[in-house]
Amino acid sequence: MKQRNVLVLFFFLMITVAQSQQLSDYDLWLKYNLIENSELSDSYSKITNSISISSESEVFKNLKKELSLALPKILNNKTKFQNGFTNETTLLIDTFKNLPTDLKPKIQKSIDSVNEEGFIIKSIAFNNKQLTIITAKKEVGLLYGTFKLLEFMQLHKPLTDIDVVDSPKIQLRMLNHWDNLDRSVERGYAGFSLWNWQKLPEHIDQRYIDYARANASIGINATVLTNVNANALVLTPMYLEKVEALANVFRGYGIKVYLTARFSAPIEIGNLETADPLDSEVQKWWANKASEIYKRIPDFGGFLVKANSEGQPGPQNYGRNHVDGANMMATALEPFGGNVIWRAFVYSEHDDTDRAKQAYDEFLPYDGKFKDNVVVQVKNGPIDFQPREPFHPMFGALKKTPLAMEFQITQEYLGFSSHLVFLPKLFEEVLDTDTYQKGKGSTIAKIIDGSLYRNKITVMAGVSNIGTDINWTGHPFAQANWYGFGRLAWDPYISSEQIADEWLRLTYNTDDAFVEPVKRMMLTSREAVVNYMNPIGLHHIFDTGHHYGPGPWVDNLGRPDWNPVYYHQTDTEGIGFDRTTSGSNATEQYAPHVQDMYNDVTAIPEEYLLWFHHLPWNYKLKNGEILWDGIAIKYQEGVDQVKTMIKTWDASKSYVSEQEYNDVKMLLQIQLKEAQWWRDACLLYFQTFSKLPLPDKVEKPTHTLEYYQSLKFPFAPGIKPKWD
Ligand code: GCV
Repeated sequence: MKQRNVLVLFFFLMITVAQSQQLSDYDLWLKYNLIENSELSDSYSKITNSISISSESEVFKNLKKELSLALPKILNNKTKFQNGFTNETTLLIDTFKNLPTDLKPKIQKSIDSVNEEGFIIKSIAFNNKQLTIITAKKEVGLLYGTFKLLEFMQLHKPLTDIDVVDSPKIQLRMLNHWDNLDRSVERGYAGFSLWNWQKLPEHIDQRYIDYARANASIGINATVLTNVNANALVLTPMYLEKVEALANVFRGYGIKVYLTARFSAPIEIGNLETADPLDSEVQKWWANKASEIYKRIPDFGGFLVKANSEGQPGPQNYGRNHVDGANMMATALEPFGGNVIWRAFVYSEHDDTDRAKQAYDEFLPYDGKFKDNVVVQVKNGPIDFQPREPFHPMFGALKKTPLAMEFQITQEYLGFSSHLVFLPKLFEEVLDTDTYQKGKGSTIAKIIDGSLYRNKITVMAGVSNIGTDINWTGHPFAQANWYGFGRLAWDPYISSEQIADEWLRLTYNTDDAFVEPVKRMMLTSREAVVNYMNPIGLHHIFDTGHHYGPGPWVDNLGRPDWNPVYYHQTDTEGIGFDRTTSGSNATEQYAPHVQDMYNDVTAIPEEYLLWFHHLPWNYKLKNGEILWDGIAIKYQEGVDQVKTMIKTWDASKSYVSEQEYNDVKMLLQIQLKEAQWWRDACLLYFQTFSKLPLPDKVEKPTHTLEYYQSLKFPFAPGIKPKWD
């Protein structure tokens, strides 16, 4: 072969290898790697040798498709499917009501203990042989059970005596896409929106199916397709037809579709002169709109609404309030079983109260006044998805209104998709927090899952980090944040450590020598980002608009509470926002025990110190360091933690493919560079006030403050759209 031909062949070979590795990124945690241990593989093969499936419904078709895809890959052999139960059956998948009559008593107790979406996987002796069954009250439970069985195989868990009885603890496990109709994604760092509105409804991209598979595999059962900064056009027939096509795909995976509803839609697309919620024409318009949507999508979930927040229209434009607005929409959806999810992310330009207090002040008087099909969705903290915030004081304080948790999976304030930050650690910290609102043990998890106040609707929402990037999430490790969100929405009590462990084994490699150190790296990554961005309770010191990189000096924006200087309140005396009784008194919004803890500078956990206290530069921290030194050392610690992450990843090289290794390695280098940038820019700026030298342990900045202040990023991704 001529040398040129050899070169061309080599080139194509390289491209194919790279592509197949990228495609493996596309497979997320559903890689279904071959099991090389023949004993294990044989034992799984015995169980899955002959699978009985009796129905041809969409859900059954999908679970059968998944098994047909997964089993040959995991076990390297063909699976036989049978229609209905026979003597040959080794794995029986069916709803409880359709199980053979003499099998039912063996499962009755377990089935009584699961809810409508729960499932059972059990190995039982039946007709003189061992049979494995997946059963549930509803078909969707069978889908979840099937994914669980496949997960067990991928985790190499024994199945011989399997006995799993599991139900989701939260009813609506929901992704919020901040996707615009032009396919840009607000705060999206993983490409464009998945929804190709131009080609819908005719063209069903394989991505929609794989998105649904991935979500179903972790129990996500609801998706809000559009941005909360909403465009009314999505409610017009042209778009509803497209939404219907997506809903038709998702239904067979147990996923309901929701839309964001722009409050002024009756004016913008309905030709009305007002959107006043007490106007009968407006009410009629929404009732008709609901009926039109349900004709197309009988299982439509409902509306997510951002009203009177950051310029979005709402009932207050007409002198009405949140209850008027939410209940009007809830009345329209009620006949069809739909819900209104009304966001509590509000702060007003006419109110100069501490922004951290405003949502609570605005919503508390309405507790108990919303209709039964309204849920109020609250961000985890009182400001805005910072690397660390104390919990939102609305949790536990509203006792008669179901509250939904809103987490942000996309990393708006956490280094976009360039930084490896394992968010389940943050989610876990929030869920485990005790609000003390109904005595000790009133954790946020118990508020969200409804066990504390017995609310009828329970919701956990996550602002999606998904886009058209081949690996879906930009950073390969950001897949773990999607995965982890789903796992916690199913069960808010599982540990972040368990999630990291599972995800690593499913995604990369099941070898403990790989999993243990990389898991530790993931678990430290959240504290690292806090340290190099916002240590000791600092917050919202991000650069303007895009929130990429540091901007603690910014003081020129239209509203005081958009400026970082508002949040750190630095002066020559000290630093921090006084939210105690001597300051904005935001602490009064918490239960007495928490108030006392946050007000007392010696009792407050130091990670929240500067969130609640303004302290002198020479204030002594618990470890004896003065505050200035403590802040500087934390910034350095964050940088050092990233250096350790790089070392850990380097040591894992032999356990992952070259492409996987290089990809993460390059991203970690960006993270290190940006961690150093954060440290240097913030310390140089704060030093102009503290006038103190950097402690010896802290590396010296490589640029001047003026240099950092001069950096501009007009094309940083995820910025709010212009038309908004
Ligand atoms: C969708 C923050 C973000 C906005 C986002 C808003 C919200 O302000 O920066 O992009 O808007 O939160 O949650 O509504």
